[in-house]
This record gives sequence, structure tokens and C-alpha cells, in this order.
Amino acid sequence: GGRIQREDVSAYVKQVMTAGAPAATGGAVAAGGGLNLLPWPKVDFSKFGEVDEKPLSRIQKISGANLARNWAMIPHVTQYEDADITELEAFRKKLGEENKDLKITPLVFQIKAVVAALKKFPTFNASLDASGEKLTLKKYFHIGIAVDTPDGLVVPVIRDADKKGLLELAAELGEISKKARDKKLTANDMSGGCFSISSLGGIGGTAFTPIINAPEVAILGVSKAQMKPVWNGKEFAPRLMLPLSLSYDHRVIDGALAARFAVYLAQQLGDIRRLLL
Ligand code: CAO
Repeated sequence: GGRIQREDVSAYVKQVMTAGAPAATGGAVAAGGGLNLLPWPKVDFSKFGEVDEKPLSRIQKISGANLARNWAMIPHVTQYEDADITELEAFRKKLGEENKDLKITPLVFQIKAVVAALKKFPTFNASLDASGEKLTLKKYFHIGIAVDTPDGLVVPVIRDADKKGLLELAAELGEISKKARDKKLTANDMSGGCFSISSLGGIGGTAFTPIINAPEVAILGVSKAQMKPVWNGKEFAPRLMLPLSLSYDHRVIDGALAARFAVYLAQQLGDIRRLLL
């Protein structure tokens, strides 16, 4: 009579356990682990209207494959925080006027603040091995910077950022972004990073979810600083607030640690005298 009997359930379970869950169950994860995704939809778009086709660039294909692996394999969580950079900005402007040959953007201060936070929270300066069982803690501070180029995203690395001053970092940032846009980066320029920063602050937006650059365990996304009314205990005061989005690998970093890292980072940016400590 179309009833589902005990034997049917057993047979079904057996089938799932040996062959992976069929798509009709909606289960994306096969019983034995691994992804058991539906095939990519094949659509003849020209049936619906006029279209054009454009192959992805070489960089897009390489970074796309990396991003897809990292997104699928790393359990990402993003922690948000705002840093009050009102004073930092005044100092940056002054520094810019004194060094007109250099472009000193907020990013160099972020690199310095990230190095301070990595020193305080070494778990963020680490990599998980392929088995997911061993962490390698690094004692050097090489910071990857996401650079947008007409051909796609590349991440050159500033080495030993802890040993460099703001002006030196500003000069190097200028050099690597130019090298990236001129397609002159070598594999060596893009290797050895400990932690990456992806700054969309020059463009806009309030927050985003950056994808971790494996085998790193965290990445900082930076959005555009904006004047906001901030309560100072007595009144609302206009303060320049910088939105930070910290994505981390939850296998390695717990939420409380990530919140502490983000708060510490915001404190460093809020009072850069702390970077001297
Ligand atoms: N808030 C407000 N203004 C900011 C800012 C912020 N967080 N960050 C930068 N700015 C300002 C700069 O001061 C500069 O202002 P001026 O022109 O008045 O001097 C302007 O925005 C443009 O900055 P920039 O983008 O040229 O320089 P940068 O040092 O901030 O960044 C680089 C350099 C190479 C990181 C950037 O050009 C870039 O490519 N960003 C994109 C990265 C990216 O695509 N990430 C996404 C990865 S996921 O797909």
C-alpha cells in the first residue's frame, strides 16, 4: 500500500552510508564526509535575452580556486569592531604634509597595529597543518596586502613589518601596489605571509566578510572611515570611526579571543602612542 517499512529504512540508510546522500535529501555533506554538491546549473542564458561571454583572467582562475577551497574548508566567523581614528587621522595628515613625496594612507597604521596585535595574540600568527592537528606559530611578522588590479586580486607580502617604520612601510606599500598593477610581482613577493589585510577603505562600504588566505588563520577587512556621533559620557561628539571586519578560522581561534584581538586592534588605532609600548 506504499507504506515505508523497517526494511525500506534499513536499505535506504545502507545506501546513504555506502554511496553518499542523494541530492533529493537536500544533504550537502555525504555520510562519509566530504562535499557531495549538486552539479553546477547549466543554463542557456541566450534563451532569456542577449548575452556576451568573457573568460576569467589567469589571476582570477588561480585566486578563484584558492578562495573556493578556503571558503569551503575553513569555518569562517567575522568579528566586527570600530576604531576611533580621529587623532590618528590628524597625525596622518601632518605626516603627509611633512612628507609630500610619500602617500601615507591609513593602511600603514593598520599594518603597525596588526603587528602589535599579532605579538599580543600569537595564535593569530599561526598556520594549521593539513591534518588540522598541529599549529605552527611564527616568530616573524610578514603581512599580506590585498591589491586590486585590472586582472584580479593579488596579495603581495610586506616582510618583517615589525622592523619597519611608518614611512618605510608607506614607501614599500606604494612600490608593491605599483608592481602589482604593472603585473611585475613574482611568486616570492606573494609568499610567506602570516596575516592579510584587505582594505576597501578607499572605495567605501561599512563592513564585509573577507575570506581567509590559507594557510593563514585570520584576515582583517577594513572599510571606509566615517564621521559618527559617539557618546562620550556627557554628549555625542563627532568622531572618525574606522570599521574593522576580522574573519578568523574557528578551528584555531575562539570567539572570545577574536573579540579581544579586535578590541586590542581598535585600541592601538585609537591611541597610536600605544604602538610604542
Ligand atoms: N577610510 C577612509 N579613507 C581611506 C581608507 C579608509 N579606511 N583607506 C584609504 N583611504 C583613502 C586614502 O587615504 C586615499 O585618500 P587620498 O586619495 O585622499 O589620499 C584614498 O582612500 C585611496 O587610497 P588607496 O586605495 O589608493 O590606498 P590604500 O593604501 O588605502 O590601499 C591598496 C592600497 C593597494 C590596498 C588599495 O589600492 C587596493 O587595491 N585596495 C583593494 C583591495 C581589495 O580589493 N580587497 C578586496 C579583497 S576581496 O576581493
